Amino acid sequence: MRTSIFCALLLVLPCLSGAAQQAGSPAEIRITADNTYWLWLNPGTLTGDGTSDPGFLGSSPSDDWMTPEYYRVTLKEGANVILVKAENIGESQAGNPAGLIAEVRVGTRPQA
Ligand SMILES: [Ca+2]
Repeated sequence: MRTSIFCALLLVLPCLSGAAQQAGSPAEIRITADNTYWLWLNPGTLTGDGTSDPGFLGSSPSDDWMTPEYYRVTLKEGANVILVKAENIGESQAGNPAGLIAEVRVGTRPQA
């Protein structure tokens, strides 16, 4: 029998200083999950699976948690909400660990 665990992580980026508070600030989200995730930035009221929401950024293309995905986004002025739903797929909870790792970088990366 296949079992699944769902979890959600809600991150709010409040009161960033200086240029980061301005509308249109670039940011990068790096994320991976065991086994899969769905990612939103500033979602509305989600209906169904939420993938038709304008804030839906994407989901993991596979269950290869060792390869993170990158999303380049534009933050709105003030607080921003990042919502992640993750699913652990497998038979046994004890022998089937789950994990979710995300990193958010606000601003642009230095040019190499
Ligand atoms: Ca797992």
